Amino acid sequence: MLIDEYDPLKNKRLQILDENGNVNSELEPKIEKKDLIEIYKYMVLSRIADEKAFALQREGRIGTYPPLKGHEAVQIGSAFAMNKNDWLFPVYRDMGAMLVMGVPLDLIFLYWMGNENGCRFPEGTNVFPIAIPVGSQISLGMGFSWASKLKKEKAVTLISFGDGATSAIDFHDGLNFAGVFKTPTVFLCINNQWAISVPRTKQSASKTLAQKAIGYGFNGIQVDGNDILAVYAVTKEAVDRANKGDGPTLIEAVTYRMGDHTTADDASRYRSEKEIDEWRGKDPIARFKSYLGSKQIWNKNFEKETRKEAEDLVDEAVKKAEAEPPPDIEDFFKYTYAEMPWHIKEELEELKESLKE
Ligand SMILES: Cc1ncc(C[n+]2csc(CCOP(=O)(O)OP(=O)(O)O)c2C)c(N)n1
Ligand SMILES: [Mg+2]
Repeated sequence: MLIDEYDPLKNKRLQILDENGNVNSELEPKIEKKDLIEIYKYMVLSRIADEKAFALQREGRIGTYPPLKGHEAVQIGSAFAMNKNDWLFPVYRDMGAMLVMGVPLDLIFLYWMGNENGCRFPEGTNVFPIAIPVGSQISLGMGFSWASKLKKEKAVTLISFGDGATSAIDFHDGLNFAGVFKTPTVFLCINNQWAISVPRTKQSASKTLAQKAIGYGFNGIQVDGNDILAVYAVTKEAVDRANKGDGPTLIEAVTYRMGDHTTADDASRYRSEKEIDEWRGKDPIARFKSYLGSKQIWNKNFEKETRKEAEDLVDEAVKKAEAEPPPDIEDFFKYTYAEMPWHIKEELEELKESLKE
């Protein structure tokens, strides 16, 4: 078992596929060829959709957007390891994981265009709306997971969050409850080295973030977050353990945010080009591509077709999102209370009046 073997206190980090595309055949997970192809397609789709969102923001067609470049392995690998009944509580940068879980791309674009209707996922999509307040998804997701245990549903909840969220109170109460009630939860900490301009070293004095699980009475494991085989293998094991009643796991996926924090940020003000260059050499897609090459799956033609397919999907999704009518202004006021109280009604009327002017 990987999770028992890789002790975060000993600073051991799980890697199966290294930077040069070499695979540790003893640990290599068995993934069918058709799934390997699908995984690659989602990685490429995520990157192209991400680049598109960035370009749309620069053209004023989308609001502030948090780029995911560099996170493709951790997002796609973890989501791919989940079962049909499982649930994802995503963080704002998780477009790739959400796509794998069945969220339509046009809704993700719609959300970043500022239309809350982008959170209305089709019935049967087991994904909670993304969390913007840092860490808030952790206690919510843990509660959801606890409820599913009480209801005896065979469902695991995967909660995704950043290194910065480990300083939020929600992280601590979420993990504490999960440990006490042995909830079927996978806590996925995407350690991308930065929380806006705060480096990982200033976030916590712990050697690893994975070791924080030990204080709450369960296992933590650190994995190479740019290695999709490691992320997949360890998430699958954590999901299986949770399903068997063995409780939660904290996975720390070590990766890097290649772009700015959001389109409103300029990362060159607080980190060096040298650091980014080092991580460029660890690119999660390039690594998986060479793995597929060694299996005679990847070739230039496959790449061309995959990219074309992704570009078409992205163009279609943008068209669909841009064709959506703007939301009703009442929607801003409607959802906090079952019945709108007088002071909210007053605010709504005031806004309506001001829009007439
Ligand atoms: C409660 C709260 N405090 C502050 C912010 C502002 N904020 C947005 S993202 C962020 C940093 C989060 O970093 P991390 O958890 O590492 O995730 P990353 O953005 O690196 O993926 C902060 C402080 C917020 N959204 N919510
Ligand atoms: Mg971070």
